Amino acid sequence: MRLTVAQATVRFLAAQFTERDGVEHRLIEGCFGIFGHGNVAGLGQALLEAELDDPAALPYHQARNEQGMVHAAVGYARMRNRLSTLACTSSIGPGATNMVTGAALATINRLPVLLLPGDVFATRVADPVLQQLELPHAPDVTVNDAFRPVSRFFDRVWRPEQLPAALLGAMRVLTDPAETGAVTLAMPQDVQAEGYDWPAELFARRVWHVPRTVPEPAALARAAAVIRAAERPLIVAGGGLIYSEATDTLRAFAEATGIPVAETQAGKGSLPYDHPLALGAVGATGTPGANRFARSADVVIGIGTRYSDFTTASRTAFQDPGVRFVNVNVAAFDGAKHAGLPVVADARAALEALTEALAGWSVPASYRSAAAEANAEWDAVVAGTYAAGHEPLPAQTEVIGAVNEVSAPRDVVLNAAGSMPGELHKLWRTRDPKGYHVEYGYSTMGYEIAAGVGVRMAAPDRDVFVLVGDGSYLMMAQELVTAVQERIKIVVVLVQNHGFASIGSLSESLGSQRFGTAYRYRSGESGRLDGDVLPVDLAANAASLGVTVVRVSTVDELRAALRDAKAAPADGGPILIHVETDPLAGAPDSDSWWDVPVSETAALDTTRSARAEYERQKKAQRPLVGPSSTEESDA
Ligand SMILES: Cc1ncc(C[n+]2csc(CCOP(=O)(O)OP(=O)(O)O)c2C)c(N)n1
Ligand SMILES: [Mg+2]
Repeated sequence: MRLTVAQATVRFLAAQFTERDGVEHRLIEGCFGIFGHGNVAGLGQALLEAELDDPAALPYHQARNEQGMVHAAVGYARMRNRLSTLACTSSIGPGATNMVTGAALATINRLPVLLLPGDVFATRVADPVLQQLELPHAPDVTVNDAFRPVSRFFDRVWRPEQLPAALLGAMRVLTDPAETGAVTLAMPQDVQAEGYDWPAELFARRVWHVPRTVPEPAALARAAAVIRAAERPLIVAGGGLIYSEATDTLRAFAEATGIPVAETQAGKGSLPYDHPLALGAVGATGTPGANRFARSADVVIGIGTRYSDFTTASRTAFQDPGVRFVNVNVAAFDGAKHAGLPVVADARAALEALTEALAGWSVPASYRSAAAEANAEWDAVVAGTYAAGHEPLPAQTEVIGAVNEVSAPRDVVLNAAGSMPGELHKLWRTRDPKGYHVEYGYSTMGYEIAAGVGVRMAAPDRDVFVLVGDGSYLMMAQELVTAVQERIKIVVVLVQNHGFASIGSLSESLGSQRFGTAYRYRSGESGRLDGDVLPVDLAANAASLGVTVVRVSTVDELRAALRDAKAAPADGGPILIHVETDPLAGAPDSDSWWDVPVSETAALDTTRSARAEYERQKKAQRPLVGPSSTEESDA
């Protein structure tokens, strides 16, 4: 079959499916693209032909910024539990490198996304093409080599003959839960347009079976022995548990054994917030109750977690001298962390097997009830923060509370950076496993609105509430135009606090006096950035993009605006609610710590005292290298 490399790529992608639990899904549901000379005549032409032939084959979507389109694709993939995703095609040069941040985000969060950056001429006949890097010592290196460290699979299709192997390799990694992340196929612009005779079977319908890997019996037995010997076990539920759709199994396991559940950012929603064994968030942004359980836990059962420093409070969260880790993970790499006993398996398959292996065993009733007490205690604190009545400007916790109250249980709250991830982690009452979407692997300012578009595309039956700070909004709000164009309903709550509440308070706690974290005029008197608040009007900015905008100044007005937004038509496009909050009104403490090194020498008193506090906290940091299996530790 004679087609160009680009036409063959599009035709191939349209024929790929995943299957898990007997249900099939399209693997690549569509393709975002921004065209330039590096893809307009290749992939652009191929997408056009496909759209004219069959609009459902590989639907094309336009974006405003290449980074934004990757965020949308990542949001989509996360919402679909990694069984479906989107492709992104860019031109060469800046269009391509704009996707590098999105690639890193996808890889770090273990979410599949297919990137197709254009590349320089394979033949080099017209070198240097516009936007070519030209390294004098290495002509075969292009800007796209920047994708290598942030992709789980990278290939460059220098020759048409390479395409089938590149495509098959790419699909394998996208659909392997242990390896998935950004998958990049760099496409030289001349090769995209080159014709070739392809074997017809390249375009056959192909199903990629996503495994539910079962645990090795010996590993399962070792894990069960460690858990049976535990007195104070704790589950740390991570994102892998949700992607595996293992939340019902987790609930049954927890109820049978009485082991309480603490959640990472990606794992929040593993249990509903009001389950008596739900301790909620753990770690640096955790609840004091979960952190109390973590401090004394003798066995930590990590499920689908990569143990980021926020989860482990920079390795201060677990203080029992003999603490052991049992790590259920599809990736051996994560399973081995903290010298843990790895159970390399799908979360659901492993939990089912562990439930059976531990039948009849349970923690003492008093331990169960201590968890229920911690849950109830914390929920009373949450209720207080939702109704803080802060004046004259509301506290951000009240904004979170209003969104929580007005949203339906299956709706999605979305955020990524600033002071909101920490507050949401501890305060959001999650009612559905997919109701909480905080990107905290890469914590990328600018993810929020773009990913909101992707999440809504993936789940048109849920309302998506995008919480975004003014700093993140200023970094990347342009995908609002994509939402306008596609009539995608997202409800954006823009929290205006004139700068970085998050880094401001971090800076203050580290002795750096909030330096450079407020959006202020340069003052004529001091010559510093400590003048008046800037006259920016982000509500007007959003309105200028075609967004329906509502300005509110009280929490009651916010609630009313949220209700109206909730009632707005599904095809009415984006709505943005602008609210100003007090950046100094914080949230309750987590009784935890995060390692951010403070200057060892400083002229400032504030820095010197922060350093003293840093050294004190640092003493609680542990290497966590003790053996975790019963044989080794008893020997
Ligand atoms: C792309 C990017 N640049 C820098 C940072 C570091 N950073 C984390 S939070 C933050 C400020 C966020 O400001 P805003 O969105 O207004 O939220 P607020 O802190 O006010 O809640 C910065 C600069 C980041 N996470 N992402
Ligand atoms: Mg801000």
